[in-house]
Amino acid sequence: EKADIGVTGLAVMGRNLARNLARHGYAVAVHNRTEARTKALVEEFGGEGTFLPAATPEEFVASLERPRRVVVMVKAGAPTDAVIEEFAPLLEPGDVIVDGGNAHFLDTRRREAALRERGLHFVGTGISGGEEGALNGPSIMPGGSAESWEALGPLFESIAAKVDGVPCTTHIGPDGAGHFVKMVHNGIEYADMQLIAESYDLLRHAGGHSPAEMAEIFRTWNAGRLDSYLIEITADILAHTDPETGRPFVDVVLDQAEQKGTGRWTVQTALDLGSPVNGIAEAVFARSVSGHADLREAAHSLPGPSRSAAPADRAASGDEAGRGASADGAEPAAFAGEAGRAALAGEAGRAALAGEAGRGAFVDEAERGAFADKVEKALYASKIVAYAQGFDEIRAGSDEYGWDIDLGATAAIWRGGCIIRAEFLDRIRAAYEGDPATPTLLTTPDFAEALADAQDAWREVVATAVRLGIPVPGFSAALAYYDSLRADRLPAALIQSQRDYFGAHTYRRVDKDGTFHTLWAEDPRTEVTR
Ligand code: NBP
Repeated sequence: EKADIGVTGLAVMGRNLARNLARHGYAVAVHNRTEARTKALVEEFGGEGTFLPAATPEEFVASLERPRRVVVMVKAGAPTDAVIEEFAPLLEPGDVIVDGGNAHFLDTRRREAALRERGLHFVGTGISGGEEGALNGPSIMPGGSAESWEALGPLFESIAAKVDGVPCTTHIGPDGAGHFVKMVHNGIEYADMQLIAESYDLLRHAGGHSPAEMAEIFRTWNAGRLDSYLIEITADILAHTDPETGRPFVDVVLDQAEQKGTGRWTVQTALDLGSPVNGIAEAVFARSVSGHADLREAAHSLPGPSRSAAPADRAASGDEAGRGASADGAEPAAFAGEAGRAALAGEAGRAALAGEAGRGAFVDEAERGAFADKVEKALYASKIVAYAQGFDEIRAGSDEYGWDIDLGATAAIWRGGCIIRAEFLDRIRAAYEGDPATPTLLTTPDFAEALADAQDAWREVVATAVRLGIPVPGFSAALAYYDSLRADRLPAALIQSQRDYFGAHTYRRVDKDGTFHTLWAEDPRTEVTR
């Protein structure tokens, strides 16, 4: 018996993808550099379907039905090149190599071009949803030729996540398109997580909610338009108590976020493409800031928003065991000393201080529900911006590399099988269906209406955060982007003037065509055409 497809690289992702294929009735050749993994897979999961274990690349290739379909699931970077070099000489024209790892799309373009020369199809494929997705249905984002999609489409459709019966996979576009889209997906994921984290910070330290109360708030949000996997797990996490200490779980986790690199790539690529993804960039930088223990330690004693000395600050409240253990909402958010509070109360309007009630929150007891609703609006509006920016970057990449990516179809395949899965993506699909050429999602009817409805609350939440010294880089970057796009005039006019002044970089005028330079040093009354 021959195998329908083969998987080489049987760590968590490869093993689960092979099992997913086998469970869907495909005969799967399996191989791994270290043979023990191959044996372990067959021993543990052999009963799930047909596996053809191979000890060597030659044996593996010989067991495959033609045209051969080889899925490579090894560590991205040099290992992927090594494995391709090992297998390519054993394959024949028309065979297909799939790279399901998290490769950089420029590497994928390079590999695709080299293998095309040798008559092989190379399909850089984004596979999302982690190990759970690989096993039970990921979102699959293949690049590569139309011909390779013909060879792979039916398999991918059968193993992908399904939403309303529709598989979460589509042919994204040629060469690196699949890995590009997966990269931006991850960048959006960074932004989504950051925005949720800021919402949490505001609810806790401005709203004075306990983790348990916040779990309920996130559950409520998850029943509405924010319904998504990330909101759902956030509620679960906030409801979780550390078994060892009895404290809210979120309080025992070190507050230094790590990253593997796809968020960073999204921003680096956006810079190269001139695509303004400031919301995503802030999310990447926020993780970076959190991880800089040295900077944070050095700056720890800087005063918060108070004109008086402010010995107690947020970090202190989090570190104090007794306080952290209280799950009843009584945790004081101690940003500033008494004098500072009074000053804040004087100017803070709605963000009045609870003082008397002893809750220590900065929002009045009676206003807490309303404040949470405003945070929901700020979160939703910021989320629209982050996704709009991500889709703009995909469009920019598609234009730059000639991929002709269908943005609505891309949104549709993220509805299931990936970390950002949400009903929200169906709204994006619908928005692009309604106006495929829209320059931005912000102006499509559904989102424009939501932004109009949310913007006052959004501004108020950002203002409250700024007054209280709660960092909200995601919320404020998104709002600044929104205000920049809708502005009549931007101060870029002054920047252009400065550039012309010091570097003769020229400017264009609002009242006539052409490129001009003012003779600043000699005679500023003289403008010359350049
Ligand atoms: P890893 O990224 O940890 O890679 C381990 C696999 O690579 C093993 O099978 C290992 O073989 C093989 N390998 C290495 Br390392 N160097 C090799 C070489 N020179 N020649 C042959 N094989 C080599 O595995 P993973 O976490 O399953 O991820 C696989 C891919 O999927 C990665 O690109 C990852 O970025 C991507 N991805 C991962 C996730 C996730 O949640 N983990 C999600 C989405 C995508 P050995 O057993 O002989 O050491």
